[in-house]
Amino acid sequence: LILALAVLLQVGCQKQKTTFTESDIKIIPHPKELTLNQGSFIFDADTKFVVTSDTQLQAAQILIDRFKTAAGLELELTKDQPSSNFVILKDNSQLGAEAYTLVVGDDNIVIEASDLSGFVYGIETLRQLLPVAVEKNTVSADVSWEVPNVNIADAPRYKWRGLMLDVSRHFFEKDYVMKTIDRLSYLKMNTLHLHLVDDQGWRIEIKKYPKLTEVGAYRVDQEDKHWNARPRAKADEKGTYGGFYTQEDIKEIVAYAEKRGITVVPEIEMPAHVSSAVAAYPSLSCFETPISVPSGGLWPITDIYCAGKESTFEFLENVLVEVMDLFPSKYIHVGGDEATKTNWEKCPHCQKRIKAEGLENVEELQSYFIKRMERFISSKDRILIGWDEILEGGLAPGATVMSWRGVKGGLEASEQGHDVVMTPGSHCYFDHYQGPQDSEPAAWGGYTPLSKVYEFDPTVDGMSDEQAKHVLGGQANLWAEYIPDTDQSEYMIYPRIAALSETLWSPKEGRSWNEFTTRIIPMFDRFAAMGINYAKSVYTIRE
Ligand code: TNX
Repeated sequence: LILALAVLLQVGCQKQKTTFTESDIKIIPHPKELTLNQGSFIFDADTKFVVTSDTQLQAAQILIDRFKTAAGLELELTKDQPSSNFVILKDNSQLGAEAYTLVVGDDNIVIEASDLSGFVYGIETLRQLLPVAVEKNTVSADVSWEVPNVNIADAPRYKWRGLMLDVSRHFFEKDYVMKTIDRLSYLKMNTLHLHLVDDQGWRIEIKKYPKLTEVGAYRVDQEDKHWNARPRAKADEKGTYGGFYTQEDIKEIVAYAEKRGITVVPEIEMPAHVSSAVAAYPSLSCFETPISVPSGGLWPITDIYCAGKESTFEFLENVLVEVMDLFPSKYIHVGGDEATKTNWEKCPHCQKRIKAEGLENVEELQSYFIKRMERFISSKDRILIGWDEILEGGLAPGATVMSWRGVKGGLEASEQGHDVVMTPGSHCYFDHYQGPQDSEPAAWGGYTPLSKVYEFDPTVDGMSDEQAKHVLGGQANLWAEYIPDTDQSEYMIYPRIAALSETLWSPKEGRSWNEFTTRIIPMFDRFAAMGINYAKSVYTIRE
């Protein structure tokens, strides 16, 4: 009788399992190889995570935190493998950078990788196999935390999978940057490029030059002709708008990103887009005329750094030393775009420099400027990256090019044997409209719906194999003239970033827009559960 009772009890307790089909699996970006097997694994209060290194622990922690918040389960970590009901993370040196395997079986789950990113991505894939409720910040009862049995072997197509946040035109607090890091990692993106300097604000504390943030991080918010349709940012009672990251903030951001496999690439613009710096230290410009930090889009802005005075280079090197101390990134972005050089034409220091260096014109003077910075940056074992204007007048020997005016700059630079990151306005500018202008919030211009982003391919038709090898990957840029707050920032980033992530991670073969729509729509529920203000426009899908 006791035996019969025991058997009954066991059967009664056995959890009801679902029969999954292929269409239940909706991972973005789509894994390289995936097979669905029969059966499933169900997480419960007794499921353990088996880890034997700090790296594995860091990755496991992401899901353990989710289970605590969304399921109310405090899952245990252990070093010793139990007989069943566990997720084990194992080192596998055979796997390449960022690659992982994930095998879900009836009573255990095995994730293998050779580095932190691989483990993080294995965990994030597992998270996407779990019910949507796992994304919520409140506990859901009555959810079966079940995942289908699968065999996944995954690895990225490109090694640079980025998003640029312009934190100058509008400032975004540290917390939002960290949230963005979580979400990038969720989609297997690995680079966050911070555009820390522009005319409208200097956003990073530099100890040696305190006025950069005392003066350069704040502006008087005013109406202006150029950005006339732009939503106004919230200014304080005195009409001042601004903010900046302290060096402590930056350290926190970088450490947070590192744990999730994200590299934070700092951009310190030069020689143009620097009114904020010139407002703080007028001697950085050719004619040293005092200016204030502009609130909008005066154009063209002629107050750029003087390329003639030695003191400019001394200043920039000092700034970069502090920046390189804070950011371990191999790449240091120096901008280089849109320099209106009318002052250089008239400036005696610049003209003297042109003569002394045997240069032909101001284009070559900009090339001289960037080459000098490149020598400095490479002497510190870092790599200079800049917008495609750095090609003009001759590219610095070790420079990497970020191609934004289409893919032309990327083609030219890769032809010259330089590495490139493709960020063409046509597909990668998230400040563009994603639906018809009359049904969307005011944006910079352009038209880049989700489907257009999904067509993106950083490797351009007709590139030679040699050129293609120089394509590191791609990146979306969110310029923030028209992005006054985090709600609008989220609206412009999601869901387009999911389309971008798939173009940069998943193999090109076998991908289709129609099939992608069957996965992106359910992803909206995950974005909603995460509290993201994603764009819900029907045009997102229809176009
Ligand atoms: C051009 S892209 C710029 C930015 C603007 C953007 C607006 C680039 C390197 N420079 O300064 O914000 O257009 O789309």
